[in-house]
Amino acid sequence: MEISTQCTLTYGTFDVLHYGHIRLLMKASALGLPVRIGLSTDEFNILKNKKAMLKYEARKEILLNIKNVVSVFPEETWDQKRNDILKYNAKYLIMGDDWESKFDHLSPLVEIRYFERTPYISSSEIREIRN
Ligand code: C2G
Repeated sequence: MEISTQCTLTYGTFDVLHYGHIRLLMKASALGLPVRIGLSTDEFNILKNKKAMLKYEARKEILLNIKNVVSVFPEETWDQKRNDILKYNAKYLIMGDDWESKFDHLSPLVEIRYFERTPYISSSEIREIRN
């Protein structure tokens, strides 16, 4: 599948979507290209040592209803980004700055932007309030 339109890529678990995620996705969207999200599968979350409250399909359904998000695909391994960048013809890779420099090895392929992580909000904190 050859994709000609360039896009902006981002990756994450995006569990219990909150305004920290939304702010990041809005900054991604503001770059002016369609946004594609590599969404951590439930299995990959185990490798990431992350326990998501919502299953992959539920998290995907929410993200697909955000303006300018044109596709959500499984993130299953740490090292699929290189192939994804080529497959989806990505111009930008966007991450919160808690990932600062972690993906710089990909910079020859894609322009990487690390945006400030929104403080004082996280899915785990929201889950704690629920418990
Ligand atoms: N984020 C943010 N502000 C927050 C929480 C999250 O800007 N308060 C950003 C993170 O920096 C990340 C994105 O939102 O860029 C998704 O966050 P998570 O779902 O926590 O993703 P993470 O577990 O960091 O997985 O291969 C990359 C990983 O899959 C990223």
